[in-house]
Amino acid sequence: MKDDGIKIEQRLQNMKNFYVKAADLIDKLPDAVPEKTRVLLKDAILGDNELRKLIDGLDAHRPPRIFLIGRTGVGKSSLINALCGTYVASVNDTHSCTKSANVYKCMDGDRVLMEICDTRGIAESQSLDSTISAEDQLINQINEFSPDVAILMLNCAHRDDVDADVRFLKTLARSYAEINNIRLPIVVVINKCDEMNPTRFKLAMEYPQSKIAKIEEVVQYYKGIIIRNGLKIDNIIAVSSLIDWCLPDGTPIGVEEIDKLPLHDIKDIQIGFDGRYHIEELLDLLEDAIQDFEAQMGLRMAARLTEVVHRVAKHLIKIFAGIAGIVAVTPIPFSDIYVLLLLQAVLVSLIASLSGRKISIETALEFVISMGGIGLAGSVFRIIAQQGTKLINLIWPGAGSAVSSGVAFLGTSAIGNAATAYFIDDLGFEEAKKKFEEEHAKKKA
Ligand SMILES: Nc1nc2c(ncn2[C@@H]2O[C@H](COP(=O)(O)OP(=O)(O)OP(=O)(O)O)[C@@H](O)[C@H]2O)c(=O)[nH]1
Ligand SMILES: [Mg+2]
Repeated sequence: MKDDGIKIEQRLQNMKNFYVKAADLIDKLPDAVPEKTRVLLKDAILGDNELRKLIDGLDAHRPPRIFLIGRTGVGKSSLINALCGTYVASVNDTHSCTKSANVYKCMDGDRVLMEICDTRGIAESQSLDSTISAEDQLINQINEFSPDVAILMLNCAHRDDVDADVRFLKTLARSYAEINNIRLPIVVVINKCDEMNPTRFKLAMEYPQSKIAKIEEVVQYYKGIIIRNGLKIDNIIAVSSLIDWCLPDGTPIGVEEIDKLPLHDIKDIQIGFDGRYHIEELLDLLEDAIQDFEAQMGLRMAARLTEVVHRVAKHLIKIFAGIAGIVAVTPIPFSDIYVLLLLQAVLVSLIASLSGRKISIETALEFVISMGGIGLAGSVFRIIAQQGTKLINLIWPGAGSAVSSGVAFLGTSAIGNAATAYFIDDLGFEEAKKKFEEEHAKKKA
């Protein structure tokens, strides 16, 4: 599931239509599925609160507004890319541009990911006219922008200006609170911690203990300055925003060159080297600091869409596996195997739709059956109806002629996870099948 702009939009659209699709799929199931099972299925999916919350969140989100403050070159633009995991084009919002603050929208295709107000430290700011100080100008700016969260960015390796920046932010935060009657959430980000000694370790998982200890020392040192100055913050974290970019063919490309590309080419830029450190943790802190639910969801959509999709898929699997377990112990006039396979097909079809794909229930059924190593051509439905009991032993070896509740539960979650691997993680069919078989072997053991 590559995070390109068009697919994201499509995926979001599909996910928003999720309930319509789910209800429709269930209504259109062959008559062999008893009414009782349909009702069970519908109630379980449509009435599930957690699922509802996840799906509603997809609908109710807006780009979070982030007030970024930090000196030139500290890595503000890099941090935005690191958070989004893509090279985000920035589109200037010319109305609000001043010399001391620059408001722009981070775009992914046509989608606004975040709105950023990018300001320098007070020492670097200059007033445009003499009647208003640079400081007052920034205070006006932040009030007008009304951020969900402010990030103060400091450099891990250069400690010189920290005092001044902290004092400046304190002034800003105080007047923000006075005017708006709410506290400004602040997260302090100490960037470029990959540059701490030994500098040659750039991969997060290879950081030696000595490097981590040095980074922690800086965090403590900066914390001291913040406390001494009486600045109230939500959290502080050391990160690295280091990413080297490349063209689709693997040729490295610098940010200056990327910025010269037309917007639709920027979309194709890929990560060449990923030296990010603690960015996931920072996202957690930002989510905690942002109070507005829609902005919180917006941050998730911008940075963690794949994670959100996984969460929905996982939850679906849980619901379906539970129902499969119930179906298996409910005597059904037709073949319970047939019903189970259909249940799994609905699950597969819904998971596919989360990835932005539309697949029919027949195709989903073929996916389920081929997980068991059976290639079926023609009318899958008919064949299953005729061969149900024989098929079952191929899909879940040793199930016998009846499927126990446990087998139905485990088999359904294994199918769901295989579908997640195939449709959402874009692993090949063989890989997905291997996962399915491994999970089965593990659970049987
Ligand atoms: N090693 C390393 N380099 C970084 C990191 N973050 C940013 N850089 C580099 O630092 C330089 C400045 O980064 P920018 O993101 O442009 O900094 P900025 O704060 O947006 O700068 P202005 O827009 O001028 O205010 C670039 O060469 C980045 O590649 C990091 O975490 N580690
Ligand atoms: Mg910048």
